[in-house]
Amino acid sequence: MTERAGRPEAAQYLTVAAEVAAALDEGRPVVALESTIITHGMPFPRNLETAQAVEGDIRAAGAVPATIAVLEGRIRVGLDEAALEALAKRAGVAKVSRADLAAVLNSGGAGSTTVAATMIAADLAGIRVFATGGIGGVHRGAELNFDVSADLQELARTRLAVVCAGAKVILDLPKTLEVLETLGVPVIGFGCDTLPAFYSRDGGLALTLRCDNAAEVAALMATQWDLGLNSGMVVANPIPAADEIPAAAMEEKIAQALGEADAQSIQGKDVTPFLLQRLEALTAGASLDANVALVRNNARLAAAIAVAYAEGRAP
Ligand code: PSU
Ligand code: MN
Repeated sequence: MTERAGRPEAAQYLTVAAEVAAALDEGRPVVALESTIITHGMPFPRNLETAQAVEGDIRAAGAVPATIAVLEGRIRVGLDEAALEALAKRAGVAKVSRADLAAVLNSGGAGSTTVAATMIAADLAGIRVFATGGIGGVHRGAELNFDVSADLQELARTRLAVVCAGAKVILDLPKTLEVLETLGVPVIGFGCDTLPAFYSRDGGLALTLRCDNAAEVAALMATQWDLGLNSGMVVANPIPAADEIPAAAMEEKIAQALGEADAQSIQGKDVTPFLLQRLEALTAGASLDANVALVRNNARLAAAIAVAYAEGRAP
């Protein structure tokens, strides 16, 4: 019996790719991937190359990748090559979070899923491990503008281990960590004792939970959910040392990008994509290279965790 059986009325909106469905039915490891990073996080063709490389990394580590997006009014869990390419090239795709999911399905249109919406879809499909770059979080200035990503609420309510390089450093990381603590979301340093700061390995914020291998993470997932603590967890995986950009170098560019966003009154869903694009330009592409490296690093770890979790659940 798969976990997909848990919500039969959702099945009419879900198309699970045959390879993904077979793996889930047989209890084999699957890793969910988001699509906002493809449509809003990276420019073409790097977005497509990265999405393909990430899927390859997951396969090489013994798991099945399931990139998630909304296409023609269906939540697609697992995209074939043609669908992935079409999505990466398509302009004007809606960025879909929890609040938008039902509307985009009913519209019959297309949407790329954020961390929050990807978690919802993965949960409906019965996938328990998810790899991304960085989760959304509390934006700088949130004490005035209340800009807090819906990703944090989702982590509080949906059972997935989300492997990321911390929260994007454009955010207010101390406040993001405080909110995760308030929401009761475990934040696990993978081989580290501080929250990774996306482009750099160490943001200087202490974490209380640490795992040093995939089996330890899988064991925590099992215990957390056996207890009925039905929240997600953050597996914070530092960018490889060879790919990191020193935090001080980045901070100056972030300040500039934030100033531009403010001057141009960029708001709501547009804030994160705007900042990522400006950082790419201001660092002459270095931030994009680092982003690609950390996403692939997270995909490899997520696959190892999915393998360990599937082993732990095998009869
Ligand atoms: N991390 C990246 N690139 C991205 C995102 C995260 O490296 O494009 C996306 C994710 O989909 C995340 C979203 O869920 O940004 C958060 O957007 P917001 O702050 O509007 O909730
Ligand atoms: Mn926001």
